[in-house]
Amino acid sequence: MYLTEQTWRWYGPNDPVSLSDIRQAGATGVVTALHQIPNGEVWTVEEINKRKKIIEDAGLIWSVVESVPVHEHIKTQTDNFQVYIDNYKQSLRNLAACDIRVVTYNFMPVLDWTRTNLAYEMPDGSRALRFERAAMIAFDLFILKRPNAEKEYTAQEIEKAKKRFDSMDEAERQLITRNIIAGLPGSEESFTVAQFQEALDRYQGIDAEKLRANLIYFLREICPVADEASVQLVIHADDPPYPIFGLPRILSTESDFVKLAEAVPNPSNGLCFCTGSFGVRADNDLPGMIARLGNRIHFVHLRSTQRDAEGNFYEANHLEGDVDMYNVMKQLLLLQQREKRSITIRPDHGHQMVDDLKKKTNPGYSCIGRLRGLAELRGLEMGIAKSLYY
Ligand code: CS2
Ligand code: MN
Repeated sequence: MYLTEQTWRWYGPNDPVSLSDIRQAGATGVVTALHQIPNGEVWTVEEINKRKKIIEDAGLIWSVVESVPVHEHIKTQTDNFQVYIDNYKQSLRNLAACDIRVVTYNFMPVLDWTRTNLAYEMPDGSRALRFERAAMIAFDLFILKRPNAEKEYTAQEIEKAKKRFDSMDEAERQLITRNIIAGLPGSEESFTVAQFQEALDRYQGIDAEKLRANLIYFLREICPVADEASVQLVIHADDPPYPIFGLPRILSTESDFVKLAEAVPNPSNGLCFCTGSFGVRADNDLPGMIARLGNRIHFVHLRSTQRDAEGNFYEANHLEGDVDMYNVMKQLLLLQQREKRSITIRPDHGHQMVDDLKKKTNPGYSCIGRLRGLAELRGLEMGIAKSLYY
């Protein structure tokens, strides 16, 4: 029987969660990146091996890279972007030389994943990450003051955001600003308000179709290298899965990924199936997507979100919220048997809870909440597997 390979994201030697903690959580693999290397530069064999040795010395393996970041110039096709593409190819070859064969990336303009509240209190006292639409619009209209932003919102939304803004004191305004633009773990970029506006300006004239064309161009360049080196590239979904701050989004739905796979059929062109990101849209049928996109899925992030009618969502416990985790897991098990391979998963984010509430933790990436998440997911998988195959 083929079961998932269970892994855990680790931010490297500075992560407050240690490799020993990760082993105790029951994971066998680690998902990490060389965050110290600036975006766009080559990851050398020497640096990769250094990190790999630390992981292996702790009795774990480096299963997946998350992420080799794609330089903004590649997304906008400006300046010396071709140099960054060449560097990306070299990083892929170097990773393959070290026998690391799954590489995650995303193609979200300017910001990686975005939340407005990093400590949303749940009824049980744990803390979750939350995206509040009115807070996001308040930032956009009254702090950033992005030109023409009001055209993207309804009159009611603007009114609600204005009330929300007026109710905030200076400290809350600063906190929301920081949460949105100062960079969440793994996002690799951090901005001041002025720098953020400049970064947005670089997307003038780049709509979704142009951005998609740039992604396809990038994949047509790097996939042949990845195929040759037996590296599996996996793109992470947009989070949240719709346009924000006037920026285009091109990996929010099943058909977005299908377009990509049709344009670049190379086997290395794969998907990191993030249930938390795709799951924010009610029109994404997650179990069906796993069944249909099957052979393209090489890495899975398991997490749930709870949305409401206004477009807010918070990160729910792994087995609660809008994601139908039972059927997601069942489809994953069926896919693994069909294709006779194990698929790598990780618990993606978790609540800050228990002793971690007293600690300084990476938002979404504290130990105990993910430990709970992984434990629940492992149990769910074993339960379904045994009922299906024994
Ligand atoms: C986020 C991101 O949902 C997530 O996994 O924590 O850091 C994500 O991993 C990157 O955007 C992938 O490139
Ligand atoms: Mn994810």
